Order: sequence, then C-alpha cells, then structure tokens
Amino acid sequence: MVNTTIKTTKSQEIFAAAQTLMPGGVSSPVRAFKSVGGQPIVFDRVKGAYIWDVDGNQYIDYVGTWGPAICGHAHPEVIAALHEALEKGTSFGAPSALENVLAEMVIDAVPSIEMVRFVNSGTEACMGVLRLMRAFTNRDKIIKFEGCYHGHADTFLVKAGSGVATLGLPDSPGVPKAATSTTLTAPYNDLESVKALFEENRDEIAGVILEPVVGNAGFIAPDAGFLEGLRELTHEYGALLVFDEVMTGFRIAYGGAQEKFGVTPDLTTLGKVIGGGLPVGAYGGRRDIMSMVAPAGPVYQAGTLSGNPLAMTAGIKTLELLQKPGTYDYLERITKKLADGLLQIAKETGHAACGGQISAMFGLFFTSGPVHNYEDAKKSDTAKFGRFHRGMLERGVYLAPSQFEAGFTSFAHTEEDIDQTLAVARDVMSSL
Ligand code: KE4
Repeated sequence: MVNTTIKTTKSQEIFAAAQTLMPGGVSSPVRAFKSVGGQPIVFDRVKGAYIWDVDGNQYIDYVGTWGPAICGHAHPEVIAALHEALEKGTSFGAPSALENVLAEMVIDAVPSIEMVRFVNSGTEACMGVLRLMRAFTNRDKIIKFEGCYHGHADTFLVKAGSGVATLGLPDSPGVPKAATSTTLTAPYNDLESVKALFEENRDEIAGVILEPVVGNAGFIAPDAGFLEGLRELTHEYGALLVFDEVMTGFRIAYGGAQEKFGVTPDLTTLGKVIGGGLPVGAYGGRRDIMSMVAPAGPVYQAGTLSGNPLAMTAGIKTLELLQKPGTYDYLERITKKLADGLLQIAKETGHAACGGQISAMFGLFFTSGPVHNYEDAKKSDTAKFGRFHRGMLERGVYLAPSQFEAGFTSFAHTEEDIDQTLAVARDVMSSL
C-alpha cells in the first residue's frame, strides 16, 4: 500500500475559514465532498490534465472543472488568446464581432441549431429554453427524467440529479408548488411512461427535456431507440424535444450527442465547453422558434455579461482546438481504455461494478447493474464509491466527489496518465 496520508494542512485551514464565510464553504454544493466524506482539497493551480493543491500535492484530474477543460486546463493557446482579448477590455454590454464568430461555430457544429442566444451558465440556458418552449407551444407542462439535472431553476428541481441527488434533497425548500406543478417526471429510458404522460396530459405538454447521455445520475447511456422514440412521441403529440447538451455538447462528439446518435431535437442547451472555462451558456434551435426570443420576438430573456468578449474568446479558441483532426478518436480511445480498465480491475478484485463511456465521458457504479435509470443508480454502493474516491484522491487521482456525477477526460490526458490511474485503481480496489 502506497503511503496514503497526503499532507492537506493548508487545504484544511483554508476550507475551515471558507465554511465561516460561505454556506458549506463552497460556491457550489457538489464541491463540498459531502457524499464521499472527508474534506475537499483546495486548488492552487491547474494545467493540462493536472491539479496542484495548496499543499503542493499533484493529481490527475477527471473532473475538468465539470466539463469545460476538454482541451486540458489553461491550454496555452486559450491563455494567449485571452491575454490578447484582455487588452481590449473585459466586458462591453454591446454587440461584438466575437459573438458572431462563436455563434457561427455553434450553428455550423450542432445539427438542431439555426440560431443561438448566449447566456452565462447552463442554468440560464435551461431557464431560457423552458420559457421559449412554453411560449412557442402555448402549453405549460414539461416532462423531465428522474436523475437528470437541468440547473437549479425552480421548475427543474424535481427528482433532479447532480448535487440534488448527491445531497439526497427530495425537492429543495423554497420552491413553491406552483413552480413544479407543471413538471412531470418519468424514469430515463422508459418510453412507455412518457407515452402514458402524454396520454394523461394530452395537448398540455410543451415539451420533453433530457440529457441525451446522462451525467448527473452517474453515467447512464440512452438505450437503443430511446432518443428516436422521444423524437417520434414529441412529433405525435405536438410537443418540442429539447436536448440539454450542457455536459454532452462538443464532448460526446463535436456536434454533441445529437450528432452521435443522429437524432435532431427542436432546441438544444449548451454550456461548459463552449466557454472554455469562462462563464458561457447558450440555447438555440429552429429559426422559427428562436425568432420568438426578445428583441426579435416577445419572449424576454437578458443578461449583463452575456456574450462578453473574454468568454467568447475562450470558447472560440476551445472549439478551434477541438476541430483538429483525430481529436475525438483520441478521446474515445483513452477514455475507453480507462473505463474498460476500471471495470476489469473491479472484476479482478471482487467488486460488483458496471459502467462505461462514450467519447470523453465515463462512469462507474459499484453494483452489478445494469444501470438504465436513476432508480438503478441508487441501488449502487455509494459508501464504497466514497471509499474508492478517497483512496484514489490520496494516491493522486481526482475523481468527481459523488457517485451521481460523470467523469471527464481531455486531450491533455496521456496514455501514461491512464496507465497510472489504472495502477492506482488496482491498489485502491484491492483494499476497498
Ligand atoms: P450550470 O448552471 O452549472 O453552468 O449548468 C447547469 C447544468 C445544466 N445541464 C446539465 C446537463 C448540467 O450538467 C449542468 C451542470 N452540471 C453540474 C455537474 N453535474 C455542474 C457542477 C456544479 O453544479 O457545481
């Protein structure tokens, strides 16, 4: 057993102070390590596939600031582009050519998007798309799936994933019944339950919103025919199909899960990767729908820092880097090696486990599975996952601090990083 007591004195000091200043000591709940136990490490700096904490410990990073760092952290070309942009100011609050550039790149890349609106987070993107789908159809109800997370706007905080699942929050206090009375939920991968909801709420459902590959209940892939089935059902009942690709956009493929699976929704939300690590979200889709957004149409949505030049610059450079030939083949190859390796090691060390990967997104559950939905995911041994997480952390591998999150690779991760990660995993799983 490698010496597993890493020095985290400074992290502990800083986090203790943080807890007196900010709720839970964090700016976002999942960072608090509540479900995996132990204290979070405090980052000092990141570069490529690596993190250094304030005590000088180095880690191989599989969170990648929750998705944006798909080119590796602080990519030199992104940093250089930002330095140049900084000289021209940090925010305009007015049109800039940079917005045209990133908008064209997004429109060219994502099959469903003919027009796009930039906002500052995935939550904002999902809020905007919710209002728009209701305005376009003149219907109020929506269908979401248990375990899927679409940001923290009231309407979506129903059986949500990510931090809500992590903290076991059934539904957050402070959300009025009126805000969620129009939110219908179904188990992921269950077309029959969706059809039943449409039958029971005929002509009242504005649309169906989902993560086309789930990352917020742990990693759950769509069953064959699920996405196609939703496309048919929404057409049949005059409802819209919305892919929340905040996590999967430009990660599952350059054109997102909708390109990978060949199913085109009516509207798409984006975030994370398109900001290259700076705050950017977006929603976009059919021109006839997007033309309803103010000031072109009556659906109001606004934002002081939306489309700001720094975030646009980081997004543009990140997408340019992702356009390099072979990028997604590389991501698929190293991530498959990692995911397959973890499952093989779990088997060899006697742990029931299942999981998988698609492109640069992967996940592992400690249950024999299979995991098709959130109920299945909740049957996994989350306590064992917590011990696994801590063991990996103490040996220099930083995994998402929750069973109900996905793992992310980048094209900064090398074969050696994967081999090192698997060697550490074997050590940890042998002693779980
Ligand atoms: P943000 O508001 O956090 O930028 O995006 C919300 C969101 C919307 N849709 C999907 C599919 C998402 O995954 C997210 C945010 N993802 C979480 C991680 N699972 C962000 C991490 C956090 O909450 O701190």
